Amino acid sequence: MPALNEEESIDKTIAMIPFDVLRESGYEPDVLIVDGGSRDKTVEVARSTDADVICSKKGYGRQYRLGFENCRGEIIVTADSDCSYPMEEIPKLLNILETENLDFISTNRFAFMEHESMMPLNKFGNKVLTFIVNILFNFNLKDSQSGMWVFRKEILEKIKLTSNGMSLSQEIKIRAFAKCRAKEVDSSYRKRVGKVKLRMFLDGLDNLLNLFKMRILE
Ligand SMILES: Nc1nc2c(ncn2[C@@H]2O[C@H](COP(=O)(O)OP(=O)(O)O)[C@@H](O)[C@H]2O)c(=O)[nH]1
Ligand SMILES: [Mg+2]
Repeated sequence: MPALNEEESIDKTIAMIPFDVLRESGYEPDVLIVDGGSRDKTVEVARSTDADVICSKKGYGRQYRLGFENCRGEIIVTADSDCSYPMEEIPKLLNILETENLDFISTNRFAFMEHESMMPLNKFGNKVLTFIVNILFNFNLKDSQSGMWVFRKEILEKIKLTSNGMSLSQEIKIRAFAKCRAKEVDSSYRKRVGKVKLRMFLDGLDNLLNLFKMRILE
């Protein structure tokens, strides 16, 4: 999980992971937090849990790419460190990955989204970006910006990731849906704890430019 100034929520997010259920199903869950230069107590709070913590330069994409290089597991599950993603659904998502023999799952938060968990303008921005992703790459996604993915680590050898910022979220989906057995699965989403880190217009515009760059240059 990438974290930037999430001292209020980082330990709560980790505590939401259903470790016992996962162990009973035969998994050995490990948590890796990648801090992006938090100026609050995020690192201290994260280190007080059982999670491994590493430090990166700022940037959602940079943090994820460093995290992927440094994680041990065969299967990677991602989420924001803000209590917004449904950790309780991880066992179900792993089961879908295994039984349907998939490489990559992305979650569709719009399916069971709690009231007021996403601001109307963010929802609109997401819909526009998702529409453009689907047109440019011929997909049928419902949520191109979801940050919860469940995937086999080995696919990272096939899909090269280059984004430093928020556009990593759409990049990983575009590459995985083009090259792997990938599926979007309905899931839920809650209102985050702590302040929003997304810079709506800057990140939205950067995402849009990156979509065209990917389509034209590759
Ligand atoms: N927006 C943003 N989030 C970052 C960055 N670095 C780490 N993060 C973490 O990435 C997650 C996404 O940010 P968030 O504000 O929740 O954005 P949203 O979920 O897309 O509204 C959070 O866990 C942040 O702490 C960064 O540079 N920008
Ligand atoms: Mg979030």
